[in-house]
Amino acid sequence: MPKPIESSPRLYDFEPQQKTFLSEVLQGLQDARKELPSKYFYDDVGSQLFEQICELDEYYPTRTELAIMQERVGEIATLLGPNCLLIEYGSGSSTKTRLLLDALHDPAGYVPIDIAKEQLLRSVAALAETYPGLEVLPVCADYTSNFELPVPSKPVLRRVVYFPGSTIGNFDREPARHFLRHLARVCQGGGLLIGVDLKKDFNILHRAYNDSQGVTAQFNKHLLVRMNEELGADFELKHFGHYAFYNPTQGRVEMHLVSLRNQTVHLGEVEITFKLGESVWTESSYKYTLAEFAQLAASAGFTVEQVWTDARQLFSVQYLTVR
Ligand code: AVI
Repeated sequence: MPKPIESSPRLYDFEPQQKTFLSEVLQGLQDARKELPSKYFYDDVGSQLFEQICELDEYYPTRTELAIMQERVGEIATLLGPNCLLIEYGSGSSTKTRLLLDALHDPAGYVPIDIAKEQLLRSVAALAETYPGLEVLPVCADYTSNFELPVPSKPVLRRVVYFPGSTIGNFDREPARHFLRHLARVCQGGGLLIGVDLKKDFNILHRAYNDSQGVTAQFNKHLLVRMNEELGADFELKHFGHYAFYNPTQGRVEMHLVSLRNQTVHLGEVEITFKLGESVWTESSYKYTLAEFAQLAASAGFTVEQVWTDARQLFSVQYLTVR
């Protein structure tokens, strides 16, 4: 386990290496079906773009989840009980977490985990001001990798993993099961509070991923910007188009970058050719029915204790416990 960096608050830094970024994108772009891992959206700028998406009128998940949390946070805090250690995967700006922290009964600590270090440090510094008595143990890591969790100084009655935003939707089915199984081990004896986006009218989904201001398109193309800036690639942004659609057979929104002409791009020594109309798959966002998610959760060892939804059944917040 790395030593915390001397800053206030302490940071447990498992920062992903540039080498990993290069090798993963090279592998993805040389596949017969080109793809890029969506986790690479979230550097500092990408995380800020995502925050902008969350504020768009068309992007219903964030405000719907927030409204559910606002309405139910008392109930949720009672379920989680006193002295719980709250561990948040992909904490971002920790906005929804503040609601929880305000309501929790004497939490043992808060462990925010995020891949974007600058944003993590900013949000943790702000949290430290609002909650001076709370032990915050930030971890900078790719949360799909293996890393040790820090242990707070206060006794912990139960560990509760918080995984909001329907980020579970960004995992394909088998990796989702695998990751949930991992979370079940992390919160053994405790629970998982998770945001899960629900199946709905395709048009609502289409608008959410094709916003009128083009922020989602910019977010999508940010992967190209990162490869240019960090890996010395020469992608021309104007020659790639944002393309997102709901695939009803697979129950997911797919996001792609489509090559707008035949072109060759250089990434280090490697030449990558794109045909006109060829796509790079950048993200999937699976949507579930409550029954489908309950089945997935059960196959990972969880029992669904409680489900809260909004009146239109757009989104759900669920509390799962480990059997
Ligand atoms: C983070 N994740 C749940 C978002 C989603 O809706 O799948 C990422 C996103 N991609 C485009 N817009 C938002």
